Amino acid sequence: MNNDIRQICAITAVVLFTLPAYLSAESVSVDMALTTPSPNNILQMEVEAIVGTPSSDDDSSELSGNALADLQVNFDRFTCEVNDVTGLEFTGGAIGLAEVSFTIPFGVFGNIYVAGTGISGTLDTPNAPGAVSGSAFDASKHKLILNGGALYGEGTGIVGGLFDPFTIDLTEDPINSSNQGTGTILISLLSSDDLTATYQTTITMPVSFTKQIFANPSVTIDLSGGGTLQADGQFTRCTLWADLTDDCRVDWYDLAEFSDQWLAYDESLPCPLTADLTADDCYVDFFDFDILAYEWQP
Ligand SMILES: [Ca+2]
Ligand SMILES: [Ca+2]
Repeated sequence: MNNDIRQICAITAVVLFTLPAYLSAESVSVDMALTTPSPNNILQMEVEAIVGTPSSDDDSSELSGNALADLQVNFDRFTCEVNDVTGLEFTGGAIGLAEVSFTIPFGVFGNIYVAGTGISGTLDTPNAPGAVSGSAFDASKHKLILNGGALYGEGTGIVGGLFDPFTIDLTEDPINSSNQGTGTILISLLSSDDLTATYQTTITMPVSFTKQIFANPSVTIDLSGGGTLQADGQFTRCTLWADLTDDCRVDWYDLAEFSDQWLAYDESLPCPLTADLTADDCYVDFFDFDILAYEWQP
C-alpha cells in the first residue's frame, strides 16, 4: 500500500467514525404476496335484499394474488436498519377472489339468488403517498378496487316476478372499497453485505365496501364486504453511498457525476447535491471524495 492510499484509508476511517448517525430517505418498491391464511385475506361478504322486509345471506371469499407498493423509508446509513416509514403508495397488483353465492330467503314468496364469479381487483392510493406514522396508516387513504368479473342476480316465486335477472360487469362498474380503521406496515432488516441490504415487509389493512347492486320500486339489493388484507414480501436496496448512477457500482460513471458537482455548494433544503456524500453540509469536497474512494470498484 503506498502512502497516498494509506492516507485515504486513514481519513476514511476518521470520517466514517466521526460522522453523526444520519438517515437516507429513499423510495423503495416492493411486490408482496397475499398468502396468509385465515383470518386475514378472507372477505366476509353479505347480500341484503329488501322486498317490503329485509332479508340477507352471507358468504366468504379468500383473497389471493399480489400487491405492489412504493414505500418512503428512512434508513440508517450506517446500520442499514429502518429508522422509520413515512409514506405508502399502493401502485397495483392482481388480487383474485374465490367465487361467492348468496340465497336470500323470503319464505313462501320465493328467494333471491346472487353470485359473484371471476371477481378480481387491484390496490390504489388515490392521493399518493399516504402518510405513515410509526407503523400505522389511515386505511381510508387506500382502496381495494374490484374491477374484474361479474355479479349475477335473479329471483324465484313471487319475488322473482318483481325484477328481471341482472348482471353487473365489474370491469365497467367497479366496486371501490371505503376502508375504515388503521393499517400497519412492518419492515425488518433480514440481511446485508457490502453492497446491498434485504428487508421483509408485511402490510395489513382493513378493507370494507358496500355497493347497491340492484334497485327498483319493489326490490333493493346491497352487497357489502369486509376483512383484513395482509401482504408479505421482500425488497433489496443498494447500500453504497457513492453510487450516483443507480447501478450499485461505484466506478468511472459515478466519478464523472461527482466531478460535475466538485466544490458545489447549495443552501436549499433538502440538499440537491447528490455528490454531497457526507450528507451533512451540502458541500462537495474532499470528505465526500473520500467516501467515493473508499467504495471504489475499479
Ligand atoms: Ca454507479
Ligand atoms: Ca459534503
